[in-house]
Amino acid sequence: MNSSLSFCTFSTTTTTRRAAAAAARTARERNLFCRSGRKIKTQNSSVSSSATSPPRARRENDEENQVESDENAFLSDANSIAEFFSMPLPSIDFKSRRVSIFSKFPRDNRLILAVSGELQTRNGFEGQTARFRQIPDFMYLTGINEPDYFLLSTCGPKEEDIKTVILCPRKTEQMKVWMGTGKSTEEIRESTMCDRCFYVDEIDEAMEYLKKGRESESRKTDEKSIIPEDTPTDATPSNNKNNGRRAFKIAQSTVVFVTPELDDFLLKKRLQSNQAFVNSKTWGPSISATATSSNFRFDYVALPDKIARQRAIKTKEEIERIKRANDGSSDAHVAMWQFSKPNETYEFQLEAEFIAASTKRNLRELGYPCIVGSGKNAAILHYEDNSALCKEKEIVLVDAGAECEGYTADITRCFPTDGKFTEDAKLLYNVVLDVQIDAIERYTNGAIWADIARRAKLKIIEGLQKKLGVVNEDVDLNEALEAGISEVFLPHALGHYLGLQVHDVGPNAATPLPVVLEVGNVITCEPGVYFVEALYEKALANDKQKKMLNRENIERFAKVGGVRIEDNIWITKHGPINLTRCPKTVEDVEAACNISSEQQAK
Ligand SMILES: [Mn+2]
Repeated sequence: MNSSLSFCTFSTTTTTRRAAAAAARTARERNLFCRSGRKIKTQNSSVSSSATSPPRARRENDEENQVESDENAFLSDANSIAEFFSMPLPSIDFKSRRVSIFSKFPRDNRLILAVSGELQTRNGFEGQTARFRQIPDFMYLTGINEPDYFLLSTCGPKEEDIKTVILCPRKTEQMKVWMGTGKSTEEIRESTMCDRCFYVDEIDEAMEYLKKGRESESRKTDEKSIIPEDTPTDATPSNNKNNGRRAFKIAQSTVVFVTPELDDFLLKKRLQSNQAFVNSKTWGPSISATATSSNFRFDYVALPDKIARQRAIKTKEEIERIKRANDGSSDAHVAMWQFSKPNETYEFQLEAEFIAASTKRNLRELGYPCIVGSGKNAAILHYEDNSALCKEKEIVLVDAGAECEGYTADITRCFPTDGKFTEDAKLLYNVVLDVQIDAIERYTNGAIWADIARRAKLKIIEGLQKKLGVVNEDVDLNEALEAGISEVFLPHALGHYLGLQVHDVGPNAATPLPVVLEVGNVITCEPGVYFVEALYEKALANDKQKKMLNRENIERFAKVGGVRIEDNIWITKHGPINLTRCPKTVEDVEAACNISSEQQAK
């Protein structure tokens, strides 16, 4: 048996021949990605971007090849699904990650401050907290997935300029009883690869430690103070005899680069204490007192901006996590299809099945709430109610993805409740699938996002015209595009960056949408066609648009609801690599649905 099958939902020993064939296709498609790294399997053909690929020998050390061979190692070593999903992932070098960001800031009079998330109450009452999710930037810098931590660091172009401390909450005896003892400061120091870890009430010691200098803890260099003294004076740069660099004894205007969460944090502390920040031995008021002194100037932009730029380019270790999240989530989609019974299963029960299946694969958190929309609910873009009964002859649109160490998958599939697409559902599905396959091929280094999106819109209109008859025959595609026809049926973007957030940050502040695709990006590809009554009725009332549209066919396909197909694409030097391996063609989806529950692999 091909070892690559062993981690699929399917297992050749327990499935029908048909399902095994589908599994083999999935595995083949995956192996095609794995081995070549530059070919992508399309519905009818295999598209190569080899024109720009260097010879294989020169590619041996390429990052994506390393990822692929690591993955193949997983596949050949794993005996079971459980084993595959518990195999260790390559560890993340948090120190280098931080150094490459913090070294972009000047050395003198600069501090980095990042704040972790706080627990939120579920309903405004004490005692019940919502499930915690770390602030992504803090997760990125430290790997810590707990609330009430802080990172403080010096910065500068050289590695030795950078000293980083973590401040962790000290647990009271009572907290230890209720919540356990938690990690020691030494364990935290090791896992985060920081220089020292202090308790938050040791803020003064932590500041003192940073003051003492970056190069050596033992070196006594009073002149290297980077923290303002109690009584500010003018900045007096002086020559540091020890290393010949400029150092500030007193910082009149120390710049603190902070993640935006600090603002919230300061505000909350201010409200809680109901006064300006008092200097006490607890972290919050102490840093607040320091922070509001006139010596500090806060920069809320530069740090998150630099982190975002780096987060947009995924390393091999990050790709492994997104891939693991995709593998488990892909399996969980299929498990959910197999669980579904028409006229018996509710949408929220499919959601539960997705969560159970991904949890069995060691993915304990979802990247976002599941969208499970059957029939017409598929046309509600962010439908999270998930309360309807899934009826026969309907398709169910499921947008669901689980996380691996904070990195999420974002996968959408549509499946027929009774294992077989109706003819109309199939027609609609294939329009979207063709657009998606065409678009994925264009996810290449240097590609202009707006061009890919425009082409996808044109192809949507073409499909609506030629396959569905929703756009009238004589309508010019470009004119329809100009008239906004594609937005009537596809009212969202073609994709977005993906990573520690489902709509991840990219190099363009304030939007998760790419402008130019770069090697290392992971971007979703998620075209859809939806029949949203509010939108098509508005179009049918619009003089310009109604001439282009066929009401009868709109109403016919509105019964299907909507289709979205979403995969997660990694941009590499050698072309796009699809990290999502959930069955996708009509044939493969139907085959996967039709494995009976007794035949399912555990
Ligand atoms: Mn998405």
